[in-house]
Amino acid sequence: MKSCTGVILHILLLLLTTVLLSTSGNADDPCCQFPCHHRGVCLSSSEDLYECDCTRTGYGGPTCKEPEFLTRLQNWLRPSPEQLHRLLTGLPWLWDIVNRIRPLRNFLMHAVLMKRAGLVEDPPAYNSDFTYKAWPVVANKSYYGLALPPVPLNCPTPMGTKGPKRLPDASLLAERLLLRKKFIPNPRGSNMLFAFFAQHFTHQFFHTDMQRGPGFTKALGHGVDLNHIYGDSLERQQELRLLQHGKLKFQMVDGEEFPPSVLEARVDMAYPDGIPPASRLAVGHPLYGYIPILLVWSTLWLREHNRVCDILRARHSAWDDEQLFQTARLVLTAETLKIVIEDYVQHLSGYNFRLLFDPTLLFSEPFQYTNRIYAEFNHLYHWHGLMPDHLELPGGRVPLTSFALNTTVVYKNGFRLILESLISQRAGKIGGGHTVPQALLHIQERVIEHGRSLRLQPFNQYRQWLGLKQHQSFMALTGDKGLADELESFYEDVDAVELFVGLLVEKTPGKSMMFGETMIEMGAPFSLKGLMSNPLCSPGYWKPSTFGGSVGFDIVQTASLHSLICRNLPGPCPYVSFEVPGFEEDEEQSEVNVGKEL
Ligand code: ACD
Repeated sequence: MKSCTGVILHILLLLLTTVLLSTSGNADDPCCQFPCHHRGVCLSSSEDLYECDCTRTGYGGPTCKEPEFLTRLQNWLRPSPEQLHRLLTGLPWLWDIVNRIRPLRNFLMHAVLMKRAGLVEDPPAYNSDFTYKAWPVVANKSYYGLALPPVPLNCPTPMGTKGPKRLPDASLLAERLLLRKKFIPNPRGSNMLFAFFAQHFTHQFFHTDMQRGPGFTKALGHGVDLNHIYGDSLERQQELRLLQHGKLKFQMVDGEEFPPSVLEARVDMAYPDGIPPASRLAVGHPLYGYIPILLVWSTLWLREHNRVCDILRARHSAWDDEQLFQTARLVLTAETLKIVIEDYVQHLSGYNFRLLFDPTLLFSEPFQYTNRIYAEFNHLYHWHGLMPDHLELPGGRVPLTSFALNTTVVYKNGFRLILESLISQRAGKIGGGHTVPQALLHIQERVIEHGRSLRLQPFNQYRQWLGLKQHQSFMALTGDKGLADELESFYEDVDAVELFVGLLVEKTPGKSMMFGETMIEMGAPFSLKGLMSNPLCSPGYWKPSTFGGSVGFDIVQTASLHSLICRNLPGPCPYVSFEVPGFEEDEEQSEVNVGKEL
């Protein structure tokens, strides 16, 4: 009898513990299911209670699913992203006309900017430590922003409620889904000048503070401030400056200007072992020594800075070194914005509509001139598929595995010849799966792991955040049976696919796109908001006096990839483009051939 009571007591105790545990902190968070639609905010209050805040989403109801009248109308009238993309990348004859009518071009560019920039919240809503609104998210700029709150901690699976209980090994994913089997030429005809421009330019605002973790940045300017040219501290900047006529220090080699060595500008530069100090060039970003080809871009911008100083000094003979330096920096910053929109984004968009950099288009709008770089933007911008297996340089072919070349490569074989080789070598494709060279695969693995430590929401949740339809199957996501099967074997459910993996394996729309729809729809808002919210684009700054009067404003307004290179290269101007020479004709020719074969 005594032992029977003991057993009953024991069972009761067990039951009580189970109930207590299930109602304690270990219970599933109802927000794990991502129940709130259309950017509604999920707020959980207990294990089965949550509310969706639908304020200003245009939707209502318990899960923000019911469109308000105006939203319904807009949804009915608005073309889908696919339709818009087809329109913008097709009908060249129509765009030829539109591009020539400036008021029409202004109107369309204004629409593009408003649609894209409006998607990015500033200040951001979350960061890697705060999954709810909190003052440090607003005030502490050493965090990247986060667009969607991280997956709650108490969820049945790492991706919420879907997919496996343990995510697949990142190195296995990278090997099976991302690893390049065969080099795929970039379908837009992008060249290596484009690839290195991307890398050189973006490292000014993607500078993760690895000691603190993937949610933190060292680039506190959160945008285009040219710290990769001028250094990210006053001490570094002072060392790089000549302190005469506003110029940056330089050295002359065979009559051409190059960055100084670290013997002349004593700044920390990370270089592979064995490179003597005299061959270590000193530039704004300390890591560019590891990829000396980036110094081609550093050299061009250095020449441009010193050239602009000469022009400003000729006009303003009374200006001291400081004013010349500061004004030239603003001129180069604005030139960068223009080149990035009109040459770089233009190229990657594949649009026949000609994008326009004109800050005045936003002057009648309540536009904010501040920006925050988001962890998701940093995440998506790992475009290692651009890298070929080897680089063709005038001195010979260099395999990607021995990329940390001696700096002398920048000028040893003639700067012009190096530029010409970069322009004529085709880069690789970024998206569509199996595009990453073996030598860089470990970086992609790390990105997947960072996504996990940031607990980024699944790919399909980001599609919903962007107003895109969620992919209903692995096949719909990849458009390729082999990839779809592999993906399914890893994730079980299409709603569990991780953001970075989804971005890199998504099918590419049309034959001339280098990545999928989500990369475009997610990259464009972060980019256009980041560029147009630069303080130089604000009504107070966007005027000739900011840039040293009409002479400087003129340099800004006529800036282009072509002018940047041709004004800073002695001798005749070569073919300059982000596209390999003859690309369009080659494409037309291959279409004719395919037509014949069919
Ligand atoms: C549009 C314009 C076309 C957008 C096309 C593709 C965008 C895809 C990725 C964007 C990546 C980079 C853009 C470049 C610069 C980033 C600048 C950030 C500044 C903080 O349809 O809207």
